[in-house]
Amino acid sequence: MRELDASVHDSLREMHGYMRLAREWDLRFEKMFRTGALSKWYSSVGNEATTVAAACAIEAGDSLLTLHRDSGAILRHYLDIHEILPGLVPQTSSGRKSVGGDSRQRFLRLACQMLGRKHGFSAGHERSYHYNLIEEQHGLIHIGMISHLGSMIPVAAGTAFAFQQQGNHQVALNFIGEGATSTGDFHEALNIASVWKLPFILVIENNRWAFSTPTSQQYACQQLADRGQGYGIPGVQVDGNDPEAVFTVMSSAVDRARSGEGPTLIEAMLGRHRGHSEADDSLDLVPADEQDGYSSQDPLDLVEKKLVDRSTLSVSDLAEIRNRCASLVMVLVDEAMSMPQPDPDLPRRIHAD
Ligand SMILES: Cc1ncc(C[n+]2csc(CCOP(=O)(O)OP(=O)(O)O)c2C)c(N)n1
Repeated sequence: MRELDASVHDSLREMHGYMRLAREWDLRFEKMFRTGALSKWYSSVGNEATTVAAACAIEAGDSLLTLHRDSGAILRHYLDIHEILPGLVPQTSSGRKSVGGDSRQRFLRLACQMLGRKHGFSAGHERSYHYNLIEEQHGLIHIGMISHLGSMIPVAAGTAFAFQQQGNHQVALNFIGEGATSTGDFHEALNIASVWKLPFILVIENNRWAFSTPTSQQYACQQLADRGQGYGIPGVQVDGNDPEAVFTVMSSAVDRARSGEGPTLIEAMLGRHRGHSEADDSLDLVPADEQDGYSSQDPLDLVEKKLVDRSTLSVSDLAEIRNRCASLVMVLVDEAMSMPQPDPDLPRRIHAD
């Protein structure tokens, strides 16, 4: 068997740490939903390998544009895991600049955001991933979800255009569901991004269902990655349950974008582990054998098996990592729950001044 060098073990451990944190984050809110403490939840369960690994390939100064299944990318980009969970994973030296600022404070504010508290990023206007967080002093440019399918793509390409105009080699990373690829915005944004060679990476999270519509009723091409050819850009399909594969593909796309060669379209193949939201019955439409197939490919299970098979971690190490992540999430969510509700006099719009 080929010996893996230490950096391969360490980078998988780092990705696993963020994946586990993201999973515990979701499971906590799912439990709150089931006990009536939350009225709605959109789960990222099953998307962690793609979102965490993709976010590992960008750095401070780049723009991140996310949807409702991208908590893995948000946590990876916002937080320094060594600061919030010291010793959980080894320090790696990828050379990429991390976003600055106080990680714990930002994590607490994210919990407040999800709970509609005053200290959330949108001051309690709503409780979801529909917010922006721009902290230029820390290199954080995060544009949150736009509900209208596809509408985020031109916005993301627009941030890439701004970077190109500024000549600063920053890149834009945008996640989108496969449901959004049937919109005109998808075509328009990718077309102009390609013509102008924008530093733009579009990751399609293909979980094979758009709410209740299977891919067979969404598009007739064999794979969405093939559409890259129509725009004259690389289109790559990748196993979205394998963080190492996603990271490799993403790293090439980032290198290409930073060196002025233009965008890349990445199609990450994922399982449908939950319904569209926890508050609807769309999962019932997914045949039982199809659901079983997705469960057997749960990215957290796969990465943990790989870590054990490679003798990087033991089963008890994994249990300890899980406990530490779950405890931190529990503490932060409890703290956020005890924080003030929004001000009733909150203006309908938040003004920059
Ligand atoms: C332009 C537009 N049409 C319809 C909807 C209603 N809608 C909300 S989510 C959704 C499906 C989303 O599917 P996908 O993009 O694949 O993401 P997933 O939820 O599967 O992760 C639809 C049709 C919408 N938000 N925007």
